[in-house]
Amino acid sequence: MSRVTLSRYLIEQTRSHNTPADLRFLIEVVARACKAISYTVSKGALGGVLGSMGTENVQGEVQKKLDVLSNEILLEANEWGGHLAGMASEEMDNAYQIPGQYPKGAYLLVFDPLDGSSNIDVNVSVGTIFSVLRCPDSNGCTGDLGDDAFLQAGTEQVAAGYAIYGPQTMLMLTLGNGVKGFTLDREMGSFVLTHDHIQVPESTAEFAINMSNQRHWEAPVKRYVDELLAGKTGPLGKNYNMRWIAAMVADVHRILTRGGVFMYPRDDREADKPGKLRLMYEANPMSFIIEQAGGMSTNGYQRILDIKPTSLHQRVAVFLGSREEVERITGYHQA
Ligand code: AFP
Repeated sequence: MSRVTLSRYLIEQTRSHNTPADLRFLIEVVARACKAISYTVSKGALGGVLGSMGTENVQGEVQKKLDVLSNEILLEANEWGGHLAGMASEEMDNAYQIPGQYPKGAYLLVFDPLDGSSNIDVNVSVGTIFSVLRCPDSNGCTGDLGDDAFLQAGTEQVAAGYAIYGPQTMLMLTLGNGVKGFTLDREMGSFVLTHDHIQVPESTAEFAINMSNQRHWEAPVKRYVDELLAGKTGPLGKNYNMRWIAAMVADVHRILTRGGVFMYPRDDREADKPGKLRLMYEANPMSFIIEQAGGMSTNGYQRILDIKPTSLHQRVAVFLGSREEVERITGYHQA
C-alpha cells in the first residue's frame, strides 16, 4: 500500500473537509521546522547544543540553548510565507510581529518551542507544542498585533499538534476532525502517517503527576491521589501504576497511545499562579488533541477549552486523559 505523507494527508483534507490552502501551508511549514528542531536536538553534545544560555524567559525560567534555538527555528520558518498575522511563544515576552517586508495572513501561531527542557541534558524525550488560531480582526490583522489578538478560548483553535523528539520523531496533529500521528522517515525526510485512528481508552490504571509536590496540593487532588495509591483494597478497587517524564509532550503521548490520566494541579506555593502549565502554549493545544481523541480535559472546575485567557502567559491547573478518571477528579473538585 502506498504511504500517506503529511503533504498528501493535508491535500486530502482540503478535498474532504475544505481545509484552506494557507492552513495547509502553515502546517507544512511548522512540520518542516520540527524536522529542523529534531535534527538539532539529536546532535546533542556533538552540536554544542546542550546546557543553558544563562538568560531567563518571561516566566523567570532559565533558558536552555535548545529553548532559544528551537524558538528561532520556528520564527524564521514561519515569518516570510504570508500565512501568519503574528506569533506568540512561551519563550518571548510579547507577540512577535511579522517583519514589515513580508505579507501577512489570516492565522496566529502559538507555540512552546521546546517542552520539557529539563530533559535535554539527560537525553530524555522533549517536544514542540503548537496551536493555530484565526486573526480576530475581520478586516485582516494588517497593523501591529497586540497580545490581546491571541486571547481566544481554546475552542477557537483551528489546528493543534505537537512533535515529540524521542526514540522516533513523531508529529501528532488535529485539524478538528480526529487526531493523526505521523512518524518522521529520516531517509526520505518526510512525515508518514503511521497512527490513523487515535483514541484515548475511556478507563485506565495509570496516572502521571509530580508526587514531590503532594504537600502543596488542594484537598480534592490529595483525596484522589490517596485513593489511587490505596490500590485494589481502596475505594477505586484496582491497582494503579505511575509514570512521570517531566515533559508534557511525552506524558500526553503515552496517554494518547495507551490511556492514562495526567495531572498538574494548582498548589499553594504561589497564590497568583494557578498551576505550572501555560494555558495557551501547553494546556489548550493538548486539550484540543485529547478531546479529539475521545478523552477529556479540565482544570478541575471547567473544561480547559472554554477558559477565556486574560494574558498571554497565563497558567492553569490541568487534568487530562482517560474520560473516567478525569470525570472523577473533576467531580471531587466540584463536590
Ligand atoms: P520546561 O519545558 O520548562 O522544562 O517545563 C516542562 C513542563 O512545563 C511540562 O512539560 C511538564 O509536565 C512539567 O513542566 C514538569 O514539571 P516538573 O518540573 O514539576 O516535573
